[in-house]
Amino acid sequence: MSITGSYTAGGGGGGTQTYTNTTDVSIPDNNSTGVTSTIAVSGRTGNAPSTTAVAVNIVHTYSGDLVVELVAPDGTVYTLSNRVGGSADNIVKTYTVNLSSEAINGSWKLRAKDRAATDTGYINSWSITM
Ligand SMILES: [Ca+2]
Ligand SMILES: [Ca+2]
Repeated sequence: MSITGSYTAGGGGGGTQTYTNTTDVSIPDNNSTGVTSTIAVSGRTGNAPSTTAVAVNIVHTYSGDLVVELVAPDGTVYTLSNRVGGSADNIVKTYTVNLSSEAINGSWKLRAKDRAATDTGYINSWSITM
């Protein structure tokens, strides 16, 4: 007998991939709407993992100004960070999010809002692994 098959290296789920957007997006100061950075995913099947890694890199001079959210393709909002960090610079952190109820395919958005005056920054990059 013979056995044939395929193997995808680099992911525990047999096809896990990391999607990244490295385009800088300036975050308007003291603004409740915020800005988004989009990652479009296609060609996948099923739902995202229950332990999806979302890596955030935001350059900012006062991280406590920031509300950071992940918006799923269907519009569901997952809050990653809500005005924590005080006067510390930047948010460089990987969050683990349960996205098992979300289809992988579609446009994922990282949304950042700066909710206090004076200090400013920008989304430097972000990625999602699923
Ligand atoms: Ca600010
Ligand atoms: Ca960048």
